[in-house]
Amino acid sequence: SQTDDERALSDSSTEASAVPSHPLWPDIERITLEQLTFAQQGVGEGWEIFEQDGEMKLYKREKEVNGLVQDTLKAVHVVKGVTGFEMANCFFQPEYRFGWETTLEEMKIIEKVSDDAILFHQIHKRVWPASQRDAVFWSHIRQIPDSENPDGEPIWVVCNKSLAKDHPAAPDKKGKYTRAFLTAVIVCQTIITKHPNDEDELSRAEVTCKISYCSHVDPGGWVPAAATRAVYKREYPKFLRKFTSYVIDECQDKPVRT
Ligand code: 18C
Repeated sequence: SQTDDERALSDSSTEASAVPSHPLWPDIERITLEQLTFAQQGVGEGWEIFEQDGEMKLYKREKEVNGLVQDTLKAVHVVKGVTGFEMANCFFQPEYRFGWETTLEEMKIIEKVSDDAILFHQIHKRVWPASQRDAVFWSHIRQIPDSENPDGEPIWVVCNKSLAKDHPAAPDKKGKYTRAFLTAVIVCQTIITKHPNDEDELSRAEVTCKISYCSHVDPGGWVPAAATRAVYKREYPKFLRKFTSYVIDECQDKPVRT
């Protein structure tokens, strides 16, 4: 059965339904659309593939600032039997997060901006010998028509972005945690292989989800470049495998939701 949040989401139009008066709203709107464009770009010059497993491909673009890793990750995947809405919704809704996010120790909602925008404080697992990281970020989900195929399936996007300033509900506890800064975007689109004249209900065998995920994590503090790269090279593929299999399991006995 749908929760109120999910009902509000699937009923929402392509226009943002959030409270435009929130001070973060202009940033949320602009950065989400920028990140969508970035995720839709191909992987040309500057991108290097570092892992491939069937349809799942992970690329990195290396950058260092004063010896600190500022690499960007881009991943593409194709997952059978789930829809773009189902993928994006599981990535966004807090109740699913501990089911797939293996780097997490604690998660707190610090503010609900609207049905489709939430502020989170997360404490991540410690990687020895570095100090433990925390992060404060907004997360926004929205549906956008596919400009290249307006009659086709819409695009679902979720963007997560660290707050530029401290939030009173999650002050930076320097000494206890090192604050990390992230920008992550997941873009999901359903491909339907059903014949248009077929009046039967859409089945799981007739849907596939195309995913594109980009992430940039500034670990904050000091971490040797090789250690940061070793952690993310292990954690990003782990995340993609775990997240996609979690969504498949979560949805398999439920009606298809587009
Ligand atoms: O996008 C993902 N998840 C979202 C919901 O949680 C959200 C979160 C992003 C991750 C932020 C990471 C902050 C710091 C991480 C600390 C290290 C955790 C590793 C724990 C391992 C047990 O957008 C999916 C995220 C997928 C995983 C991302 C891992 C990124 C690691 C970046 C390197 C950090 C190195 C820090 C310390 C290294 C010490 C040797």
